[in-house]
Amino acid sequence: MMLFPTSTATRTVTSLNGIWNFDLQQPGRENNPQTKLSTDKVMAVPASFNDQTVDEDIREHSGYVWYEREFEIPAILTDQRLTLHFGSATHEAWVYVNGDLIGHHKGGFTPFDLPINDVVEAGTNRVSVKLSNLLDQTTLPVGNYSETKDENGNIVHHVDENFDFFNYAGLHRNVELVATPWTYINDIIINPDVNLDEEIADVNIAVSVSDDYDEIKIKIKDEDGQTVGEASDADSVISLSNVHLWQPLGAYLYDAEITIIKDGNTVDTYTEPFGIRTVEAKDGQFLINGKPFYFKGFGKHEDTYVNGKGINEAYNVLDLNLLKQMGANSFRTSHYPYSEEMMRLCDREGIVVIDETPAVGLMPAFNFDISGAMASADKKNPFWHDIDTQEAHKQVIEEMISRDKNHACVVIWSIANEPATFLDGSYEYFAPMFELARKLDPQKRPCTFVNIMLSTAGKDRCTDLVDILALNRYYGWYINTGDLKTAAKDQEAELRAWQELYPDKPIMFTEFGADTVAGMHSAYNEPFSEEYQVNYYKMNAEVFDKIDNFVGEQLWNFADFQTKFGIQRVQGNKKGIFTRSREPKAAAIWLSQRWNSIPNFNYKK
Ligand code: GCB
Repeated sequence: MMLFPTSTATRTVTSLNGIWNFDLQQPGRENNPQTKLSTDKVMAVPASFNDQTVDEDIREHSGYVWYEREFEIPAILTDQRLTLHFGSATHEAWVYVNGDLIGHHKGGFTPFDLPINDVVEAGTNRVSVKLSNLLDQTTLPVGNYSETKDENGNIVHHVDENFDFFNYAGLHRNVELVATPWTYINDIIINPDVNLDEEIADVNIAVSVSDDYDEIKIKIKDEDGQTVGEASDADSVISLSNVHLWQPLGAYLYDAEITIIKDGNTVDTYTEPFGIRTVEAKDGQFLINGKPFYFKGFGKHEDTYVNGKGINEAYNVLDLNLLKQMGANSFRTSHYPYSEEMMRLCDREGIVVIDETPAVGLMPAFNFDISGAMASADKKNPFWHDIDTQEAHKQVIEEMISRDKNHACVVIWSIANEPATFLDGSYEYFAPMFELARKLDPQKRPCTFVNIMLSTAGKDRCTDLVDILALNRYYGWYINTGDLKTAAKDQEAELRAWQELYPDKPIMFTEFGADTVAGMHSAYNEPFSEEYQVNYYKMNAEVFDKIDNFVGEQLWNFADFQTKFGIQRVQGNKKGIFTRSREPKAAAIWLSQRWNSIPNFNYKK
């Protein structure tokens, strides 16, 4: 319950991004935020801390770190309500201002706001953040946590990622000082109810305000700034005619302008952009605005050189330009909610998004060898009875939906990536999670989880919970390696089995891919060569085109990305169709030809 921070006629947002002081917390030494952090190290914010130095101890650090800076508060703002906004702090943060603890947040991919009026003065103030990057069996993502002792008997923390990306950490997104009036708009919920035939919509708008007020004005403006609807109740339905729909790659955004009036004066005003569109999964199709949509696109990561998982808006813009040039229309926020800035950009650009929680690693000991894992998948395993992530899982569902509920770009909630849904206990774990997501989403978007290759048709215990089947499959890579003929046969058989078992559920691939070293070539179709990656995608495309209910292909991955160390990874995961610096591999050229010839709508039927 928190609006995206923007300055308005009544609000002032001041960036605290820039160079902060930084230090690792050494084993056995707790820093005292009452005194200034004594360090000569600095870090840029927002960004991961890992790749900003040439110090291996910093890059590989597991445990606690400290960030600190001074900031100025103009005297004219001190009569207002002041908060510090963190776009994210990965993974757990304790925030101190002038030495006083003002709040704590756990979960590395969602924002939080902390009130600070009681502890600040006009002029210079100091903010200190103690950050933990520890992960274990209670957190999302899930980590394998262990401890050893150093030569002085102090505890040393270790985290082994139970997932395939590097555990980047830091103040990853914008940090801002937000000044609002004391009577302020808390939240805005927008839920358009569209009649597609008549091109009219009833836009339900619910505004919550922190305090009493005399009057509220809601205006809906179109892209030309013309007022097309008005209301004067915090809970209103505003009817619009000649509705401009938000379409994939044809975005149209209205503005909901909210003004709160008290004693004849405007006390707060805020504008929330929104799009009008419908989404529905039914009869083996995925409908956007009533028409069968075909997903073309990627699983991505927030992952760039130096910034790590820190927000990188130039890369966001470039990535969406590359995506559009490819003829793609969509991506998944694998494997955590991306920055709010990216969601707003996708709203504007008409990019269709599957929004995913950080629930990744919900399976017994992750390693890179899926074929090995397949061999042991049937063994009795108490995993779901032992795991302790329920609380964190509910929290991330709440925080993700609360933040992203109004975004037109979001068409599906992904509750988890590759959980062990082939094991006993998974249905009992997931049923309440799906129930919660469906209850919280005002727009009642379709929900899914992303299914792992071990959990084939008939074996999976949670498919009844999903509106659309989202499968990650690696025929021709982790199994049938180098044998695309057998891969095609096995893949087709599996897809037909799913279609037969669940004829009403549309099916899509949310991952398929092959590691490829840019510049490596082979006349013999060798795995890791650019030729193999092209042929792998050709094989997949032929199978997809045979399956009626197959409604989308999101490959793995948009770009090469950094991972933890492992003997199957050489400087990270190389399944990108672009390199980490976004140069195309041969597959990008082939796929762009395929995707540019596939329409967004009515491809299958
Ligand atoms: C998966 C995971 C993804 C990995 C990918 C791979 O199934 O969802 O996080 O990076 O496979 O390349 O192995």
